[in-house]
Amino acid sequence: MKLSIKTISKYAAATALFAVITAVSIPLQAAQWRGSPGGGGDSAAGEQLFRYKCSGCHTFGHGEHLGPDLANRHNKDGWLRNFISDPAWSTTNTSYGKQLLEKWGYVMPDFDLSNQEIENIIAFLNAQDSLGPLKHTPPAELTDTQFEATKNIYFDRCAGCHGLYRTGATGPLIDETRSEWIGTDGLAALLRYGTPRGMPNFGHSGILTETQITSLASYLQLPPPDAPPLPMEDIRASWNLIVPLSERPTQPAHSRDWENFFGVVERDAGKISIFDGDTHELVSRVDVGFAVHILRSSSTGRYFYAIGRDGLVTLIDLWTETPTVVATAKGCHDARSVDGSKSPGYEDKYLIEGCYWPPQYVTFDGLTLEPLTRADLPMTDIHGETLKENRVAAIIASHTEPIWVVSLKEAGYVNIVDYSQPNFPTVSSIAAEKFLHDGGWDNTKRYFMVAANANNKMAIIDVADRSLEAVISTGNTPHPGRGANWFDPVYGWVNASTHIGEGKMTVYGADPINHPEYAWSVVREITLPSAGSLFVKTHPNSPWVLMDMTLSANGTSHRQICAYSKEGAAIDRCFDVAQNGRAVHFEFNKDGSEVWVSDWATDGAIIILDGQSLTEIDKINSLQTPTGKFNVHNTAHDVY
Ligand code: DHE
Repeated sequence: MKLSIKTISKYAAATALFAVITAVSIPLQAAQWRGSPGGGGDSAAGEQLFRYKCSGCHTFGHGEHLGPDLANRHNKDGWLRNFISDPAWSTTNTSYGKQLLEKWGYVMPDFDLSNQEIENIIAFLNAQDSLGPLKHTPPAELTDTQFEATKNIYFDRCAGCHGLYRTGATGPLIDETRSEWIGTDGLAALLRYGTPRGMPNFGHSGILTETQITSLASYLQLPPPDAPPLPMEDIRASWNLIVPLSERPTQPAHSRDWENFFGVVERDAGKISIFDGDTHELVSRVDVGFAVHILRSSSTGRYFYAIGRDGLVTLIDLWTETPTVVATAKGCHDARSVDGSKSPGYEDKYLIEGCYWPPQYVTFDGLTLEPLTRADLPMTDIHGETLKENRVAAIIASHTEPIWVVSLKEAGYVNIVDYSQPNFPTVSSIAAEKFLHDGGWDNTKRYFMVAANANNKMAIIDVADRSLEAVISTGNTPHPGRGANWFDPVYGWVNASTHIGEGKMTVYGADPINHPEYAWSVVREITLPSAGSLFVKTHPNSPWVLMDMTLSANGTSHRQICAYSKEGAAIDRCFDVAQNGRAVHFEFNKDGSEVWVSDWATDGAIIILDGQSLTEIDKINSLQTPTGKFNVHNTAHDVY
């Protein structure tokens, strides 16, 4: 069966739903139980509830998953009853709760169950003790139509993190064997409620219906279908030159400071809104690819390149009277990254698009998007294993050499593609770490620092020497965006990543010349109020390093950002920014006097903070799902 890919993909990050509800008998230090304990539970109702809500993390008799196997719980009633009733309190205030937190890393979500519901669950667990392992619900049979529809949902919602062939990357492996082990109910519960470490609650948030969840839980237990190639003739056929070079202005046709423009991704609208960074006025709103992911600036900054998850590249000219789409082309069915040529002599000349699917990269003329070459990726990883899927993750252009630095996610190689040579060959393959994802330059732009997020590491590539410089263990699922470079009062130049899987910013030395003793070692670990961070950002003129906690599941931190003082080397404050949705991603203006943050919601906004005081100075409302923001100057020059 073939996949007709109309790929989008929401953030479906990371792994595990955590939960910690087995127990030994530990006396409760303060009564948190909402009602009178004991008796009266309906075991059948408890089983239903267990399958619906708990089975995403817990098995009964099949082993540990994202929380303990409840067949092996030590305490049958008392502690557990209180724990389910108020997991946060029990975790903080009981010694066994603390032990569980230590083991599993998270506090179990509070499902806000009634006393009767808790009694029902306990009655079910006790009854099941004599029956043995709980049998899985068989998967529903899918008709061909249901299979096709579900395949597209998988692409749209799951493939970005778990992979087309479900071998895992940002999210865990969920092939058919693993999925069968999790079981129909467990899969449905995960899809419904998500995980506090980043997987979205697709059901609870209304993105997927119960029918779709049931179909997905079945689909995942079947082998993944194959996906189609995208040959060069189709790529060429997709090319649409809307405004030829001869019809474009030779100098800016407006008086605005286009180098201080901001391109704002309106993800679900498939649009880019371009704002004047001086006046905050909307200058233009243009159509781009489906579930548009990011923007990059050409070397001179004149052009924005947008990349949609459907693989469509859109070239936007900022010199026309209002920014205009001048060309489009599609080199992939599914893509996340694009960059231009930035080496002296090659300014704005070429463009590379890296694919999530098919495993290839495609080059284009930078001014017209005429497709030039297509190259297959090697399908072997750094350990010599054969791959079914090898996705291009972060791509970064060198500012000094005619090369692109291309991260291959599943393979774990960082490839150097030379655009000064005919056919844009890969001239070097540097074995780094598997599951490469996002990253950026160090302060000198010699070292490319890329997260191997499913391996909890940052890989440091010495691009000048074409070698792996170092690997740093940072924490659970690092996700730096392009990272942040600043001068630490003790350690000199440093760089940092926050994490999806734990509330921590890890700072590592990045100054091998002046501070070789700290280079590529963790020098500071800064605790954040929550896990779920996606981006860390600074600007040379800013006293702050800012971080979000977008995927936080603690009920409050997803709206907040935290400001770390470079001088004080500590968190100065964490505060609410988003009102309607989640605070995500930062971008400073050209001189660093303002920082823009997204309120990621259907009725979303950009909140503009003063770069020094961090007080709100403006707000741009009525944006549909604003996510990334890209200032022309900072993006063209890789300022972060
Ligand atoms: Fe991204 C960067 C992949 C989900 C917003 N994201 C990147 C990069 C990759 C990537 C490989 C680095 C590109 C580069 O530098 O060349 N992103 C993925 C995924 O695979 C993932 C996890 C799941 C998916 O299905 O797409 C994913 N990303 C998201 C989101 O959900 C975000 C928050 C909003 C959205 O687009 O839906 C999101 N990603 C971003 C942003 C950047 C990014 C804003 C660039 C950061 C920067 O400052 O440069």
